[in-house]
Amino acid sequence: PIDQPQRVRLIGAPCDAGAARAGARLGPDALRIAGLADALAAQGVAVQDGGNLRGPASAVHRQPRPDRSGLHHLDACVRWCGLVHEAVAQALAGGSLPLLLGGDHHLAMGSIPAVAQHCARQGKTLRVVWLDAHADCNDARSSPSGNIHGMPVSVLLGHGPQALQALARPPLPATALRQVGLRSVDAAEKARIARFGIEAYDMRAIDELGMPEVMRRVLRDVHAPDVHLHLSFDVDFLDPELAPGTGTTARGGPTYREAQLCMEMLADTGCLGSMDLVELNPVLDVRNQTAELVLDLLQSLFGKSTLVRAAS
Ligand code: EXY
Ligand code: MN
Ligand code: MN
Ligand code: MN
Repeated sequence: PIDQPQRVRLIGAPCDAGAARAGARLGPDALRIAGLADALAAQGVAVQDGGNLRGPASAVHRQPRPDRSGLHHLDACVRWCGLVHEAVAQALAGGSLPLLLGGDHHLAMGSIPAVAQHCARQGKTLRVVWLDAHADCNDARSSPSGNIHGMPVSVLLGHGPQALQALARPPLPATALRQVGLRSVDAAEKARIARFGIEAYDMRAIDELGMPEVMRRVLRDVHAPDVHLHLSFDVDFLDPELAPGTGTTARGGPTYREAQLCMEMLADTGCLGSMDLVELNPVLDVRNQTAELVLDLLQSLFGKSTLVRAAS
């Protein structure tokens, strides 16, 4: 239910310094090649492509990490987050909806704090919906990998590695965040989700309650005009049989229709104000099918529906 054409600004962040393997740096162009701008324009969205940010070059990944305290590619991640923060802040200030094209999920430590600052200035309530197979809730000590894309949720809530804390000002209250789709969670993350009081829906919750009820709960206080909804969409949220083009797949994800319904219900709020689209890795994809699926889902997110629907 949008009366004015929505303005979306695409922000490409070709960076996979936070990921376990290289390739997500190619995500923005894979989405463009699949027809992202046209897919959104078909939904009446005015799309402006700001091109790709230019940040530090990504090294070829080396595993395992150097030592227990090491964070892989820390300096590169911090610099990329700074660039993303600035670009997202600019888009919001210009009245556009920033659509961050990752890149790996650590970039949410650039986008979300920029959104939070914008909301604070506008007197809006921020709600972040985090769609992901993973909790992304490690810190430097608990991380089994040292990969920073496994840490942004801790950092955003004010608990992650010291070296990243400066990115997340102001920290989000845990009540602002809802996670959906979890099925690969480390033991320390599981404890931390409970301790922080993060509202998280794992695949068992989706099985038992159904996606409609999960999303009704997630969106219970997401109403226009005073709420800004930020969607942080990790492509590995999707079942890997549908979406093989991502670096850390986990089987047992949502079906095609569950994912579509999730997008449709997010769209119905009319509150979407910013988004991360991350962890698409075209190197691992088959004929760009994951990018194409993502565009299909984005169309629903931007209001595509099969039939005319009565206002609810
Ligand atoms: N929990 C694992 C780790 O911290 O290394 C795997 C994290 C994968 C994170 C992906 C992007 O969501
Ligand atoms: Mn690496
Ligand atoms: Mn993630
Ligand atoms: Mn993930």
